[in-house]
Amino acid sequence: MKNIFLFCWLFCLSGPLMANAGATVSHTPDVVHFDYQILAQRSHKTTLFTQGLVLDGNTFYESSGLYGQSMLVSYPREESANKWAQLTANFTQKDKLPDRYFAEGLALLDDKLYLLTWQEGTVFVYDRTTFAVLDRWRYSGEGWGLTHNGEQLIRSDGSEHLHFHSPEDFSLEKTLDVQESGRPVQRLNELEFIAGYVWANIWHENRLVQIDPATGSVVGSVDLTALTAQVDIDSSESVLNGIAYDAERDGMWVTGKKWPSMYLIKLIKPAEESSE
Ligand SMILES: [Ca+2]
Repeated sequence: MKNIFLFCWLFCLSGPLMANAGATVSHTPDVVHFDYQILAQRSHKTTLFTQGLVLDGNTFYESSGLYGQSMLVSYPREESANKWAQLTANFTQKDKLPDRYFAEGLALLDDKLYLLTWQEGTVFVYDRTTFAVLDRWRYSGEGWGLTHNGEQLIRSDGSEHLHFHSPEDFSLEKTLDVQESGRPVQRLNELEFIAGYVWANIWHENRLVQIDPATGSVVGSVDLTALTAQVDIDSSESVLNGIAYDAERDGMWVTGKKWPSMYLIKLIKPAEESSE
């Protein structure tokens, strides 16, 4: 809900779209190809096969996948002002899922954590503080990424579809087809709702896409190939995945599966570069 009020992001990221809003003809707006600046880097536990990433205040919430290893954890962003929490620090909270569940996307809404599972058709609802399981509901299809727009939970399933669910019982309310310049964008994975747009990882790609949740159109993207290239990884499955908006620092944290680092990046519109 807070994200709606992130004026800077709204201004910075939607400027070109607002310019198009007054157009009298309906057409696919051009995709804005953002550049980025790395504002900070901190450690990330390589035991985490990142599926969902959320930041609220000074607390990261992260879900980690794989059968027999799936877990939900929380940990501080900083241990003191401007000092990143150490890699060796214990998790603040940890809940290991039963072995038959493969944890996927994660969203925090109204003090509840919603955790998807990959092919088990179950969404778990946790108390954000105690990690007590408050509810568990069934849904059809696969669970990949999860975020929310303040009113609905938004789920990806590895296809080009985004599914909008009620937070009351996870009933399906709407499905949206995501396309970029008229072509479906498949393998949508981790999600983050920022200033009115859904940002998404694409499985096995090094770019993030910005999706207009009203139309399904990709209106922006950022290529993180250079950032990914500097990460020391040892598996082809250690792909870029995980987006968490940092309201305090006005940037987005990104990481990947079993990555040793997470990065705070700020997006820059191409036209802004000359004035930076
Ligand atoms: Ca996220």
